Amino acid sequence: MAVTRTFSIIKPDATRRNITGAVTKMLEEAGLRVVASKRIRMTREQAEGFYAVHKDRPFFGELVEFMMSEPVVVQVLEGEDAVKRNRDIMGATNPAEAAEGTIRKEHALSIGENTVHGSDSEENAKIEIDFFFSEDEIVG
Ligand code: DAT
Ligand code: MG
Repeated sequence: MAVTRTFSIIKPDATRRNITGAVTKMLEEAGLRVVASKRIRMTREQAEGFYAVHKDRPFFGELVEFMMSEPVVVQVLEGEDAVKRNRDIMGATNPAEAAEGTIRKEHALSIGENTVHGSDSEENAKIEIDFFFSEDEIVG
């Protein structure tokens, strides 16, 4: 399996509780390397654009407001089979269904305030990395 990249967000519930280090430690211990990272406050345009795939879902408004509510940390992660590796360590969207040892099991507050985002495919990883980073910000 090749070394690939994925895109991660440490969400507002985590920056609010000052646990970005604890979350990043779990990513690193899962074999992922942070090759780009920045703390930003998402604009409405960014939040709506990033989650456009969910725009017709009933929770869209709540999701956008949440992502703008506190700073987030956007990251590019690199590792063997990075997309799947990251999804595995994240755990299920709903923390009540997340496996033991996953970030969402350990830290998520609810299905909405669920601590991390991770790309769900190689194709989306590329799109999402390009949404927040230029190539010169990624240092592998
Ligand atoms: P994931 O973040 O695991 O890829 P997703 O892509 O289905 O999950 O949804 C994106 C985010 O939207 C999710 O992390 C939290 C929010 N969300 C999803 N389903 C929700 C629901 N039923 N109620 C509230 N928020 C929800
Ligand atoms: Mg998703």
